This record gives sequence, structure tokens and C-alpha cells, in this order.
Amino acid sequence: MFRYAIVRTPCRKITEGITSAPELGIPDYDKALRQHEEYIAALRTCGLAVTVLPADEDFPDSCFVEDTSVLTGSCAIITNPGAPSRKGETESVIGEIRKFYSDDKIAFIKDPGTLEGGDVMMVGSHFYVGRSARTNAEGIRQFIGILESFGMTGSEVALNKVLHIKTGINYLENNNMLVSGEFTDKPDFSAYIRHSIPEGESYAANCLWINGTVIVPKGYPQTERLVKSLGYKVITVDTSEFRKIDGGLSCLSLRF
Ligand code: CIR
Repeated sequence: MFRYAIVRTPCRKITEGITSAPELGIPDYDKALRQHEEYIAALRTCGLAVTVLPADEDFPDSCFVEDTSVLTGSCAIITNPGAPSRKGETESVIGEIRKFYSDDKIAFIKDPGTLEGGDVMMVGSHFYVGRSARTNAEGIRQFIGILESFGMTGSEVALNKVLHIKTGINYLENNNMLVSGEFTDKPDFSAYIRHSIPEGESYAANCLWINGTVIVPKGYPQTERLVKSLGYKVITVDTSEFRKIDGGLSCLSLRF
């Protein structure tokens, strides 16, 4: 169960966010703000107390607050983003995190280690960590060391194509995993019931389980049907503007 979420309002510079898909166009700032409000409302409907941090114009990608830390039941791990333009984003969330975790429960990923929260998928007290262009071997080594010091475990998953691990695989609890592309047959996840995202809807692999409800991006009807068929209550939220800069539902919040 999650009780809290932290989000950050998109800034005007969201139009300059990093993207691998320029053909999708530039995000519309006003529309992004409206979609972000819809997202916050969905988190509240799932029972979370949501802290909304103010927009930070110094960092175009700063609404993707998930990448700045990993908040577990036992500790908070502040990341060290691999994207140079995102390095400073961690500074401005620490103040909020200190309201929930005492200093002895806050740890940091340090240079030369890099790690982004989008590369961490939690399954109970085990954390799968994607080794990506953003998260390196040293970052993963530090991360797993911190987890172990708090009685949790982690394992590395090699990524080939996706930005982050949760771009392509997400855990919906109850042993259910939504998988797309390279995750369809990765042996790391053979113990789970893997549900393949229908052809053409791979963006919707990034669904978000919160306290029994699954938030699904709007506009992916086959994925919505699939998730409903598994017995979850579904809320859809339009994330079209965030998709233009490679962002999905999970990227937009920290949940704990
Ligand atoms: C980036 O490239 O860093 C952003 N434009 C998108 C970050 C998405 N975050 C996530 O998947 N956790």
C-alpha cells in the first residue's frame, strides 16, 4: 500500500525536455499542466496524500520526479541522474523527502555511479534495476549495497532498447507483470505471469498500480481492456504531452 505521492508541476521549459521522438512534436505547456492536474486527481482518487512541488524552470524534465529518488518502506535513496541536464534535479526534492525520512534513513548514489528512478522496479522488498544509458554498473552496485544494508535486495537487468526499465515492464502486484518488447522473454521475469502489451501500444506498458487500482494512459484501448480483464479497477489519464518527451505515468510521481 502507498500512502503518499510527491509530484512536481511541469515548467514552461518542458518544451525543451530530452526526447528520442522529435517526430511526436513539442509538448504544449498548457495542455501538459491540465494533464498533470488530471494525474494528481487520479492519485488522490487512489487514496494518496499528494505533495505538489512548484515548477522548476532550471530543469526542463523536472516534472519527471520519479527519476530523482527511490522511496522505500525502510529508506530513501537519492539518485544521481545519468542525463547531464538532469543532475541538479535531486537537490530540490531532498527538502521534501526529509519531511518523511530521518537523516539516517536517507542514502545517496554518488559519482561515478549514476542511477535514475525510472530504472528501478519494486517487487515487494526486491528491486530490479535496469542497466541503461542513464544507470551504470557502479550506480547499481551502490544501490544494491544500500538496499542490503536496509534488509532488502536488488538485481541488475541488462537493457538494450528502452530508456528505462519501466518504459517496458511494470509490476501490477498479484504476480502480474505488463511487458512489452525486449521484456517479453527476459528470463529475469520468468517467475511472474507476464501479460504482453498489444502490438502498437507499447507506450502503455508504463501503467501504474496504486492500492489496487491501475492507472492506464488514455488512448490505449487494448491495454485498458487487458488490465480490466485481470480484475483491476482502471483510471485512464491522458499523458500525450509527456509522451512527446519520453515520459509516462510512473515518471510523474514518487509513491511511498
Ligand atoms: C528524460 O529523457 O529524462 C525525460 N525526457 C523523460 C524521463 C522519463 N522518466 C521515467 O521514465 N522515469
